[in-house]
Amino acid sequence: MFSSASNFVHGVDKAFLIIGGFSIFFLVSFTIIMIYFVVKYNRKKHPKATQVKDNTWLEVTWTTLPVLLVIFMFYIGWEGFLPMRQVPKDAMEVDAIGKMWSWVFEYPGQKQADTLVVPIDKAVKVNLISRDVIHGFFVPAFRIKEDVVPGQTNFSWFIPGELGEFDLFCSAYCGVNHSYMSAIVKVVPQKEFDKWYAALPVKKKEDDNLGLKVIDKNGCTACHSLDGKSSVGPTFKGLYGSQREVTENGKTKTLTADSKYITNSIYDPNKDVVSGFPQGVMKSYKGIIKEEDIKLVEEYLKSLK
Ligand code: HEC
Ligand SMILES: [Cu+2]
Repeated sequence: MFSSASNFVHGVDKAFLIIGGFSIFFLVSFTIIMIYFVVKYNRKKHPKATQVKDNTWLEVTWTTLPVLLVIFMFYIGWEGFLPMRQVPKDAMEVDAIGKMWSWVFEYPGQKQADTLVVPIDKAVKVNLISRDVIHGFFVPAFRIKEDVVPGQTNFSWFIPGELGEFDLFCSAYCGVNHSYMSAIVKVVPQKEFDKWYAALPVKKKEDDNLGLKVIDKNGCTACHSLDGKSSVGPTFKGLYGSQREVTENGKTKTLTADSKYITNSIYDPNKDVVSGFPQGVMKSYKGIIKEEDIKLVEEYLKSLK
């Protein structure tokens, strides 16, 4: 509890202990007083109720004391929170991009990684970006948790103080595979970080692919994987140019997955149904995806060898 995996551990734990301590103190003492009063003012001992008139001192005390206590607890929380919003100027910046259901970390120079590797004792500012829904950037060991909201850039920052690997979770329920949306924060010595960073490959071109954007925007990946795994529908990997066995009105035939085939599959998906997959699951995207966007999708599919 008193480790310092980050510079925020002390402030957050202090607030937690003080507020938790007060809560337990009052829970226990009020319960004891209550039980004591139940016994002491029992009806059997005092069969006749008496009216008690006001007591100024008592009333002033029970108003002032809680107010001071609450202000004190607010102050402790504020003191722990404020530094979290004040990033040192020399902090290294990393973009943490959350999307259903994974994290990607983008370092300066368009380099991407799926583990957040950081040098020890150096301030790191994490820009929080969401590609789809609200996610939560949560590193329990560092005592930081921040919403990742689409359409706005939020941030978090920390100075790691301990070498090792720490869990990073998504703290907002963001869909079916929310629980898989975790990553690792790896704190390493500066030298090791420099070596790791130098070896990190520059971001792949596909990430800026316009065809992939169309696919993302229309939610095709809910049913089609890009990596070869079979899902609700066939995978997109290796599709373009391959031979497809399809069924039309009970008759099986083989078609080449060319430009025409892709367009038909998107505009009229339930005509030639791919063998082994259900009919009627994919809806037609006629009037939803423009023809020039289908061309972009095709270009992207060609690159998915
Ligand atoms: C609700 C699930 C679902 C969604 C969403 C969906 N598809 Fe499909 N898709 C299927 C299924 C199931 C099949 C196989 C049966 C068939 O051919 O209709 C299929 C077939 C295909 C095929 C033919 C694949 C092959 O292996 O021959 C293409 C191309 C395709 N879809 C493209 C898309 C595109 C592009 C989108 C997004 C705009 C999309 N699909 C969205 C379920 C879906
Ligand atoms: Cu999430």
